[in-house]
Amino acid sequence: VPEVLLQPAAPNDRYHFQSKGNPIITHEYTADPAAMVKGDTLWLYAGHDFAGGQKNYKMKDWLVYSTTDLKNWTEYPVPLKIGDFAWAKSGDAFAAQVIARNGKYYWYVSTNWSGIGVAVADRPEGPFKDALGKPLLTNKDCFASTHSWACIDPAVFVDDDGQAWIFWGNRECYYAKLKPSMIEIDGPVKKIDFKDFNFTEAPWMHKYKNKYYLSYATAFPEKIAYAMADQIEGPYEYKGILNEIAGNSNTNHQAIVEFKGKWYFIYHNGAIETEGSSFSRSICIDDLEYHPDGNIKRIVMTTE
Ligand code: FUB
Repeated sequence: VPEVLLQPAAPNDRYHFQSKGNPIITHEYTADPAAMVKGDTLWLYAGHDFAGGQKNYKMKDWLVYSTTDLKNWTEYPVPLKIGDFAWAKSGDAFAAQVIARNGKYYWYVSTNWSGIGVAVADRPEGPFKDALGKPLLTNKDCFASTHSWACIDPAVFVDDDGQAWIFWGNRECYYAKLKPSMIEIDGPVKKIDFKDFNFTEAPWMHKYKNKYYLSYATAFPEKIAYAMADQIEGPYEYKGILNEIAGNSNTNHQAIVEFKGKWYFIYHNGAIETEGSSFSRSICIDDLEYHPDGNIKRIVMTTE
């Protein structure tokens, strides 16, 4: 993957490409998808892996793409870098999610290991700026004394009553309310009570027919599983595995969204990395369907 493609020639250049199946992006490595649907456009926010041969994750910025048909894509100039968070400069641009609210766009990011930050922009493609100048959630809020990467993988969900919630974590899934400003935590940090299932990381919340669906990565190498509840705070009932280990990627990270009347499962695999290292991943999209009882059908991972 030539790095030159990662930077547009001029600051405001956009890069247009067509996906030819999965992975949908092949000119660079992308991971940890988060999708936001606004009108007829799906915005895809992604982590950015470096090329093969890495011994660990090397992720210095996040990327943004848009599409109206899941085939023709626009990539925008790099909208946000780990270096934009002065308090987290030496960290890594781990998983993140963007939410539209108050006429603005809020990007909740893992900075690995300095806590969870939030950046804000006037447009979905950015540019984004650190909204607080400090973490929204510190390692202490994540009880990170257990291990240093407990404070990762934020997922934000705005419920039908307007209440915004943030979920995150590694090994334990934490959650809290967000104030209407979207940049302040409201009340205590709580923990999802996972009784009979094994949460690794990557929570994602969505709602379908009044039920709450909490999907997440389980075990390691990771598969994606999900649990359902009648209330957002649970109790959650384990519902099973959604997809298998994704190619030669130890991690698996999903976004689940409805777009133009269909549901999609967006995730990453290691399909085009050459070194077998698991640190150069690629985003894929497959269909997600429900059984009549609301359970989700097993995802069929395709190259189409
Ligand atoms: O991309 C770095 C980390 O790997 C993410 O934060 C996790 O969810 C896993 O995908």
